Amino acid sequence: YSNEIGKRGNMETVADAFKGLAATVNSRKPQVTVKQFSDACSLFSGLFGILDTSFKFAKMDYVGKLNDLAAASRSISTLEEMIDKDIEAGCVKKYGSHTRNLLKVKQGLEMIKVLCEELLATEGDDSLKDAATKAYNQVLFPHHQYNIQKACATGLNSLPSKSLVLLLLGEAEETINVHLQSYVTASTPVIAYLDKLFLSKNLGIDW
Ligand code: 1PW
Repeated sequence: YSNEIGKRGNMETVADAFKGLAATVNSRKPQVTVKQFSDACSLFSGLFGILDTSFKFAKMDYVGKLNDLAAASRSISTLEEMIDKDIEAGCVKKYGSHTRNLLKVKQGLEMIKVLCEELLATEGDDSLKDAATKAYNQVLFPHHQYNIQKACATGLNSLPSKSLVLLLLGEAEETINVHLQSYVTASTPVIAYLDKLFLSKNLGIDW
């Protein structure tokens, strides 16, 4: 892995895409396309690279859900339309529906947000494992079945050091905090928009 000077790190790329999404959701009548959302989420490719060594099942699950949203984006314009179609078809809460996959990806985005906040609040090389465990327990653990919780605990324990992760993401120690903060700032209105969207359809967000 090279960390060339001047190359953009993965977290910076993600943060910029979420700034674009934030601008969309902050507009007066937000029309968030499935494509803009799934493209932005797919930029977590560096993160998926790291999950590949620590817990491949997590990577495969997210990649599967994002591929489903990317496929939906070819025939459906906005996220709201996508949910409406699932409601009409009577499959909105069914396993594997676009809407359910969207909710699970949103929960992943929330976990990453808390992870970034924890990393900003701590220092040191053990901080990644601690921060990821805290973020997982707070955000995803309550939504997961027992066997997944156990597998995640194992995966979290085998996460590499923060400095190796920065190298894998192509991020520099000196600037990572700027990019973590950008993602926190940009993802906040995006997550709030998605929560509001689910609640406006009376779907709830705790499933
Ligand atoms: C784009 C965001 C990437 C976030 C990476 C954070 C990694 C945290 C580890 C999550 C582990 C997921 C393992 C899969 C569990 C599935 O059972 C679960 N999926 C999710 C994304 O929570 C529920 O999906 P399912 O099986 O009910 O469709």
